[in-house]
Amino acid sequence: MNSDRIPHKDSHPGSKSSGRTRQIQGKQKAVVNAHNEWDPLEEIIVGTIEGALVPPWDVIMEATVHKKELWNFYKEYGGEPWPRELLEPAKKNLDEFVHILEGEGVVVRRPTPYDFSKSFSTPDFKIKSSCHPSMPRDVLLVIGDQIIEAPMGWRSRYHENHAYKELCKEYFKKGAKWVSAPRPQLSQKTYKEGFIPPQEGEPMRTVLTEFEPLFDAADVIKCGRDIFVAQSSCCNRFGIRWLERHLGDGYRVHEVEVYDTHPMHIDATFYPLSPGKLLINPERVKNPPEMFKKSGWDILICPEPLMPDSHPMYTCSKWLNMNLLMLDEKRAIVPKGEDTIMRALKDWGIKPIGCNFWNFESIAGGVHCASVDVRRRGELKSYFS
Ligand code: ABU
Repeated sequence: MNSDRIPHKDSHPGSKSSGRTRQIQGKQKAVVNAHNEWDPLEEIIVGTIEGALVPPWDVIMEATVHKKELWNFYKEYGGEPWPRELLEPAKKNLDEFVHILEGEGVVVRRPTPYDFSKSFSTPDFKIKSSCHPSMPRDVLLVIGDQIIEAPMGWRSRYHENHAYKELCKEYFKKGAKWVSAPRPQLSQKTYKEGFIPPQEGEPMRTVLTEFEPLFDAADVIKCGRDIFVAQSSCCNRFGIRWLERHLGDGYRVHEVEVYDTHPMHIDATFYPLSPGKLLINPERVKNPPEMFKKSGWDILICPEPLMPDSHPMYTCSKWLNMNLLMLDEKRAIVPKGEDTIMRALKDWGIKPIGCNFWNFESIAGGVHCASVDVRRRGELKSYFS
């Protein structure tokens, strides 16, 4: 959106680095520094499954949970702990993920334990409980040296940021910028009354009104000075505008056109993997932004997921096969069992590192969802001519 009015980075006074950043770089490395998905990864926050609860039913879930047959499950069990037979294998997956990251020399940080079981209310809504601090990618948007707490649309996730406050305070004390986007009201005016999710083939629509700015951090993906965002049932135009104005002239914020009947987040849909390589979900992205082709990027079509239909998936779709995590330009952590994307990655010059993750995916998300990169070794650049 508005890409034409934002100066090209090379003509922009901030195109190298601001005085403040230079000063930090001169003395010590910035503790928070992430400009894209592929610079060498140094520090990351990985969520936890400890104490994870089934999300309590709420209006937004009709618009984001693909499988209608699960709605009654959420209505009945929302707010209760996930059954142990789902939690334990999910925890094993997460432990393996952390083990791989640490083995690669990445510093892994974890959220602070927080009691998500309490019901709470605001003047605008009441909810039975929160859910979990399993997916920091949705909560914290790291862009450059700043951490933005996202204005999330799920009422049950209203306090999820509390699990990351200690980390944010620490990063702030060490020099990071830390800001919370406007706290949403999540009142009845936030959601379209009587919303019915579209059927496959019908024009895309989302449950959100434009009453207030909303986005989850995972509705946004970084590619240096160019930031890509897709509207979803957690992200409205007002949220995209807020982000654009907040980031200011040093960035170009682009809205990506996607199609999804239950849209939630961009990271199983549209993923710039490394300079010149854009991975897209063929069901959801029909018209990748022209700027990629113009600048000679390869558009890589994600192969169909291999996860069997019998595998339980409570919130996300099987397209988590593309929800991978880049360790650097040439290596990606990928869910084991997804051999077709692994082969494709090899053909594209990226070494896949398999991690058992399908059990975590059952009740939460993929390796990208389960983490948020805090520091990658690299600088702010433009990747488009
Ligand atoms: N970040 C979660 C992606 C959800 C999905 O596309 O299934």
